[in-house]
Amino acid sequence: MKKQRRIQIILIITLSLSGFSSQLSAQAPAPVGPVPSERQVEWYHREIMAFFHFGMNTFCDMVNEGDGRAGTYLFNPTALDCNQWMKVLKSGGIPCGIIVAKHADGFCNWPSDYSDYSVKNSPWKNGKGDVVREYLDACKAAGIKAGIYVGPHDRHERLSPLYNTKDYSIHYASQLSELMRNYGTVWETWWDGAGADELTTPLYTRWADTVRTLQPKCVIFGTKNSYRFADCRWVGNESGFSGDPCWSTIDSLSIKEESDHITELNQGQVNGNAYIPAEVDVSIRPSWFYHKEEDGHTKTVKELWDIYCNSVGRNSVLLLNLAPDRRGLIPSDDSTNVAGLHSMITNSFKSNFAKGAKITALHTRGRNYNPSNLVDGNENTYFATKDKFKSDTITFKLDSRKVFDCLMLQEVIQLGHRTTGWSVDYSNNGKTWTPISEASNKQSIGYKWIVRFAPISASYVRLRITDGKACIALHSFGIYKQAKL
Ligand code: OTN
Repeated sequence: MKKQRRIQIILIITLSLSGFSSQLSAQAPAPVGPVPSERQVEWYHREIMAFFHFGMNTFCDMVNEGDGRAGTYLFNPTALDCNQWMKVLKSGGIPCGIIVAKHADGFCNWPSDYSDYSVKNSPWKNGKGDVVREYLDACKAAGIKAGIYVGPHDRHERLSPLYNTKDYSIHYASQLSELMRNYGTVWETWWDGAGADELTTPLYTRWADTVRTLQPKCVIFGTKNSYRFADCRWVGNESGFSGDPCWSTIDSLSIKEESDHITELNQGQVNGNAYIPAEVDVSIRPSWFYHKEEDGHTKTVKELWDIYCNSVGRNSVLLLNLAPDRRGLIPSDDSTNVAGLHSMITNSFKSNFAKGAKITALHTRGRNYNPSNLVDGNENTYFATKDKFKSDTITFKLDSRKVFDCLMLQEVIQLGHRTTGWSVDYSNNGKTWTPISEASNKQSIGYKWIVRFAPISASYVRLRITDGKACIALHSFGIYKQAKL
């Protein structure tokens, strides 16, 4: 044996005896199934986004789906202040907001070169105003990520007999380009499926190209014929809840008739071939646009908390609609409740009672993947099992008896959906265990999963991962006491 080779062999033996081999076998788990893009990871971290429905419908009595015939003379906000909108987002801890630049009635909140049906022919600021500009400038000043909704369906343009789908494709692409080119970074755009049935995939192919070229960071909310370009999907309702389970994956190309796929949209598909997670759009008021008649019907903090837990707490992003009034301001009831929701979230999740617990697992991958990573609040660490273990039991011996009524888990989404079955039990002696029924036989985890239940007093908690597609990779586990409503 040559001397060099002998040295090599001695080195390998020494390193394995010193534990180096356990580090080698402790390489990060390989991803499984479809995984999120960088855009989707950024989108998940927003957790809550705001929607701003403001436009011609705001100035028409109880109209939410204008027919495109309302006169431009009607649009005249008396005190529009997008900086006030930003204050509402800040007090709500909301990092991103999407403004409706053009709803299906076709009225443009910006002075488009491609339409006369816009602010430029309204009395507001003598036709010199631009709501989209004011909004994007306010977002920039406040450090809020701006998104732009530009409805693909346009009833005003359709009033023209000369309008056919081919011309409309060019028209919409031109307006989309104006918005994507002239206003700074756009973080999300929305292709509403309402009324858009006849818009075909070739149209979206062209429009997606415009978005991807001009705004590479822009998330596309897609529906119906635009799913193949979508970064996120509709959740199948406008009431604010995701399914249980709710997978980020879905068979995108199988989505044809929307009404036949509401359950798939709501729950996703565990073995879906595309990563298109759910975005939950819901309005803080009964309608999408402001109507005086609905004052007093703003959703309460309790209702918003339920919505949060059933959307963000079910592996989805919440898109909460706010409706500026005819002044151009968010009404005070609405801003108060947005701030109330934020307090509810921060106060409920400020103390993780599993922190400080003695934590054990049966199949830890190695020292970089210890179960203590589950409670360290560090985004860059996680618990993982060895490759061959798709299930494990992680036991938390709490530092004292605790009362809790809520739990939260997070998976490492960059590694794909791994866990497909899990349950949580509690104990007061570490020997006899009682299942938490609301947290039994659960399936998906994903970015975040929250479960609420009646208060439990316990000194041990046990997380059982019972099934998976690959070894476990979990960011966090916590038990909490919900704040008072
Ligand atoms: O009457 N509607 O058009 C309607 C009523 C209730 C719930 C949804 C809709 S339309 C639906 O809107 C979604 C966004 O909220 C998506 O864009 C869907 O594709 C669209 O069909």
